[in-house]
Amino acid sequence: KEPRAWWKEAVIYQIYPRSFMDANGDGIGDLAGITSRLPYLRELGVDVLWLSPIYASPNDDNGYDISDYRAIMEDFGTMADFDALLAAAHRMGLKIVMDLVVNHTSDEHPWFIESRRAKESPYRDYYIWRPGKAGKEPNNWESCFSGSAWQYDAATDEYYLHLFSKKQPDLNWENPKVRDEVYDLMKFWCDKGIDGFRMDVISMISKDQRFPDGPVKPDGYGDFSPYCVSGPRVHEFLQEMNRRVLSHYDLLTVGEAAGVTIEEAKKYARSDGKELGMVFQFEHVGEGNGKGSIIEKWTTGKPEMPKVRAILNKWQRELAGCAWNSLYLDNHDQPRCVSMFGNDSPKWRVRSAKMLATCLHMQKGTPYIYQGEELGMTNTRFHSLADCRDLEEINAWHQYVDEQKRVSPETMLACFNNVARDNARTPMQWDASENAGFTTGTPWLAVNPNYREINAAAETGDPDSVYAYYKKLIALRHTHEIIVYGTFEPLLEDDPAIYAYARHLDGQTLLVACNWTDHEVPCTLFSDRGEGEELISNVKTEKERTLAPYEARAVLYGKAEA
Ligand code: TEU
Ligand code: CA
Repeated sequence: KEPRAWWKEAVIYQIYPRSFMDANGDGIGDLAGITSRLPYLRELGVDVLWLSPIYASPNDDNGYDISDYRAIMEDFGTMADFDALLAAAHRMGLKIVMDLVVNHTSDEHPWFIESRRAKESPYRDYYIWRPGKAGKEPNNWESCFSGSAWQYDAATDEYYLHLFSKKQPDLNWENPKVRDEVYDLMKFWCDKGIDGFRMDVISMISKDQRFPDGPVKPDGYGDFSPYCVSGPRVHEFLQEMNRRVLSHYDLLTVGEAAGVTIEEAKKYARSDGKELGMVFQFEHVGEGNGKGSIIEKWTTGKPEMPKVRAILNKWQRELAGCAWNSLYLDNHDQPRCVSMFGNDSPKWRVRSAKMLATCLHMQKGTPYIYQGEELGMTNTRFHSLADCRDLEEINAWHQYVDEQKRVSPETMLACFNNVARDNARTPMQWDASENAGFTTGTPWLAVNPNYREINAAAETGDPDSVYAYYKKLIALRHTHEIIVYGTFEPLLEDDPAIYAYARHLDGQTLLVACNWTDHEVPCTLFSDRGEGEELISNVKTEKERTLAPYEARAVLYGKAEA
């Protein structure tokens, strides 16, 4: 039997603080804003809040570039505000998980300022410095945010590595002093009483020290991933982190692991608890890449259900009994799931959002809800680059549209409207008042114009809303052990429209079937089994042998063994 853990039984809610709730009218969400909305979250029924980074930061990448790990970002408030939030959350039975960004710091972190000063600096080896090769970058790696992953620094005539923006220099994990610093700052937060960490790109902390060129991509740069993703010492480092810090507390830990394979995931999230609790894998959210594709993630294509299903079922099968899955469709880096995987037209938005939620939440693993997902919030529309705030979008535009002229502005905007990260970052839609009740000032990123119709105030009072449906899904997970610990059995794996599976525990079976299309399809799964207890469905009058467009149904069969 599966070893039990509180974080396996929990539902996590991700907050992007900049866009959640602005308490002081400066247009930027803040900690006091989060505290003011705790009753909403409690009512929804989630157990844990994961906060995207709230540390001091010059905000090149909205807090994923940290300049002081022990201070709160000025825009968000003070340490007193944080202590108040943590205490209030704990009083309400809500746990708090912090984002831990330690693959890189900000270039404005004192360590880096000192590191770049001189080759003799005691902080030089906190980062990754290399001399140029024949007057050029040390190798061909491309940064995730366009351009070379190496930045020349004239002060010492060397280059530093940045897998992300040039304001996010990578830390040198080979240096034991760096690891000591990281473990110390983690203890600082653990001793405050936080409940866990979501670890940013933790799969990339160990680099192949030979720094070889990577396979050349269509844009001419090289791919660093063979040498940085799940690099040579990553498991050694995480086991050390576990020994030194994690094992001394009772924490939820989830490693963000873009590019991770199942074999690697089994090591990161090994059930003996020697590394992390879970990882975020990226295969299913990357399924649309390459379709109508312009360049890598920049695409106008949509994922295909059979492929998404094959990926998710593979993860369910392979991790069974040896590691724990995390379940997500949305986060602050992804387009809105109802726009990407569902159908955000007025006719089907509500029903398809509920269908996706059913499909995900009845699987085995810990579900993550991203703010606004529980309202069925959709992608927004960008009319020009001026509407965008994310450095990934801005840099990609400059590289592909302005410099390389490989993509027209119109096409790039179409890609942005489909997959840009700012789709997820528009302010939370609280009510129908101006700026969606998010701020009394001017929001840092425009609200989605559909907020007058799609907002929390409208949905919390409506029993048929997406919100009410999420609330029910969360409650079901808390009352039915089979949803948490039941084994997973894929069904109808060749069906072009239906994603179906069964869960089994102690003589009971839970059948789940979800129609991912906008037309009615035949389905005899339920009629073949006879009487059961319907746990949830998103359609009022069901037909016995078909599923309506975007219908989802979950039915429980059998009596639990004592
Ligand atoms: O994301 C890392 C990552 O691998 C991606 O998902 C990637 O940033 C993005 O989607 C590019 O398309 C993490 C954070 O979640 C992201 O917000 C940060 O920008 C990034 O790390 C750097 O810290
Ligand atoms: Ca504010």
